[in-house]
Amino acid sequence: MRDHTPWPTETAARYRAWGYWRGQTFGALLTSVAEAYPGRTAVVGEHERWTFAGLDERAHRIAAGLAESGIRAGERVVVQLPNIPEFVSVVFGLWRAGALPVFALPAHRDSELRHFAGQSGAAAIITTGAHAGHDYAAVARAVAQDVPSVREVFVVGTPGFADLAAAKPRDLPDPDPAGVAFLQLSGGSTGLPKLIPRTHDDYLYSVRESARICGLRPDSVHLAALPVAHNFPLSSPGVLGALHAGAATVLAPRPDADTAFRLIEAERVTISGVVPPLAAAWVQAAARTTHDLSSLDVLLVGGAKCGRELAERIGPALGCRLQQVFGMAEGLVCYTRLDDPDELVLGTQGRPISPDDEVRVVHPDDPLAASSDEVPAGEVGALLTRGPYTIRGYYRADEHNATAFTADGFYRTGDLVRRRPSGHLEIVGRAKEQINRGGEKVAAEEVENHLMAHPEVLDAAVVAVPDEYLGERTCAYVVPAEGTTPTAAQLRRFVRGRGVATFKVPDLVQVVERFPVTGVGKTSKRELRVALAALAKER
Ligand code: OOB
Repeated sequence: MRDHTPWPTETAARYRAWGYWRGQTFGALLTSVAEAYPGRTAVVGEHERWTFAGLDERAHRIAAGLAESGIRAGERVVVQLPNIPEFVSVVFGLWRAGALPVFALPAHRDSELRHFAGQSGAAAIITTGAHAGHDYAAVARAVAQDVPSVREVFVVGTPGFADLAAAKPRDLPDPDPAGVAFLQLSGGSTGLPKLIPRTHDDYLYSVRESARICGLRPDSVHLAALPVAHNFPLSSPGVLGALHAGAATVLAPRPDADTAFRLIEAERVTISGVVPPLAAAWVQAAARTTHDLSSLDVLLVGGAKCGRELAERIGPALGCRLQQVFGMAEGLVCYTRLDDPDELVLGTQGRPISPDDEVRVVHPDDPLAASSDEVPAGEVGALLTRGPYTIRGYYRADEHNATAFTADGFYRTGDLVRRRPSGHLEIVGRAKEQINRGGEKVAAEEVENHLMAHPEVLDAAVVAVPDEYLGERTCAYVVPAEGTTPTAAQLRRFVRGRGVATFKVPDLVQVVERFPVTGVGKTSKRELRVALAALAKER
């Protein structure tokens, strides 16, 4: 089972020759930024404010502390932290120690954490104590008990973590920039989330270009409103793009308009990124806010489709420029450019970062279409991509990789798109079995498996139901076992009780006698969606 599918040697050589991969690690990046801007603010939390020199020193200490605790280069460490400054010092500490962060989201629960630790063979978990009503430390300790590779749990705010953070800095060998830097999580469409191996070289290229495309400068101030472990607030341009530019990141503990607007005013925030439902909430709140939002220059919106109507309201309501972003943890990120005409900014999800991001729009009805199977220009098709920062394979997932990538290394994104002559993409739908719940991705099969574990469930099928606010919500269709009558409330409680992120608990449950089937006898999710639409009309 391969950890990492490398780029073909010749392709890698080209990416280097063209200056995309520069042989720099994240640790080295922080060193150079801290040398250039030692006294500038790097990170602002609720109770503290660190300069680049301060962040640099903290990361050095944590790296040394990790090494002293026996964490070795190449080992994986699950990081589950909310938007607090320690997220940044811990991640850079791990990078300097040569260890690989595995980025769990604060929303993840026992079931997901167990999977990430087990799948990656993690040596440690770094988390927080009780936060927003959930005891992260308790869950991490329970996972550590059951996953044999996990030797340590470090909890921010406890003496164990304080020891780590107080270690005396020492020289550690810089890891290989072409090696895997961390494991990001896929939104997934089958079973449990796959792990995505990203290298220093490839990720730093996307960070550097994202910072440039989004106009970040040392005097920019970035607000991280979404959970920072996610690829969008982390690197598009996110915390890392801001850091690369020598700009400050303000960490919002919550993304609501009240919290965000307070921080925008107090810190003179110039740029932030949000998912469409949050953009809608900010637009609404802006009409009656007393906060001064005049510093805000750019708002990135992405993670899910930003409809034209919402796109048109953002600029006027918030007094800023809209930048649409369409990206994925697997790699490809597209942005509308700040100098694009309105028509493209409002009506597309942007064009790729790199001139060498290869995009193919192929026949949408064949899930295994080859990269040569392109639809005529301007028609809707399935998006395939490969390029200097798009992975060639998931971590330890050979079987899945065989269908998730084409033979010539294109990633099958599962997104249905239309390409404009300018290269801008319009996202028009999805061919993958995934529900995009306002930017939070739910793999239908993962939820179906949880439902099927219930003794009164014979079969389950999870589909998207259109939702005005979130874009989509989840609906679980369930066929009960003979002679049983499980209720929607029971089944939702059951899924929640299996320790999954709350956003995966089905919003709606419909108990039915049998599923409609396709010609070959498979459950027809298309018909289920039609039935759901009819039901919505009746109400
Ligand atoms: C971002 O990354 P993921 O890995 O959580 O999700 C990727 C998927 C895409 O394949 C697409 O289905 C959907 O999310 N998506 C969008 C979108 N941006 C992402 N669908 C429609 N319109 C958009 N603007 O979500 C992500 C990663 C980096 C930057 C931004 C988003």
